[in-house]
Amino acid sequence: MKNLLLFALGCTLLFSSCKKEDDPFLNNQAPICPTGFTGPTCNVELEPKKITIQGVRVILFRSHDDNGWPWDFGSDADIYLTITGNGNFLLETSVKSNASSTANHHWSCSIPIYDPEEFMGFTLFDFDSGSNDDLIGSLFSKLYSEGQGFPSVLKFNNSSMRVELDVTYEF
Ligand SMILES: [Ca+2]
Ligand SMILES: [Ca+2]
Repeated sequence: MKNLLLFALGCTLLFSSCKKEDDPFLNNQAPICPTGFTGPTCNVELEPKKITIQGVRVILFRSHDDNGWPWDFGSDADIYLTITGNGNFLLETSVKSNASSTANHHWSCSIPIYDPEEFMGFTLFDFDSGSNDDLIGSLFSKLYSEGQGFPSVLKFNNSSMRVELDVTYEF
């Protein structure tokens, strides 16, 4: 009988301790939210304190200028990208020679952005050794807007080009 009572008590303790772990609201414990979220139901987005651009990819750009001419005669464009934040120059990439307009061109970088709503500019050029570089296109966008969550790849595009950024967030 004594053994049976101990067994029953053991089961009760086991059961209640399991229940405690299952219920995040017991004892007023705050729930453990995914990174970047807070609140009693984890539905409140935190604003990132820092966004770092770790890489840039141009995955498509227009192959001809406004007059229908290719960027270079006899070869593909020699592309490089400049990045600005709130109009301030941040980075100029290396040149990728004879780059296909439909291939994936990637540059690694490490650009810390401390204002998540900073207005970023991406401008793509064709490098020309004998004359002024050709402007292929520009696009402008904020990196972060409340409600978009925290995707690790940001995608931007307009009629001139399509750009992807690899980013990380700190809170
Ligand atoms: Ca050219
Ligand atoms: Ca070329």
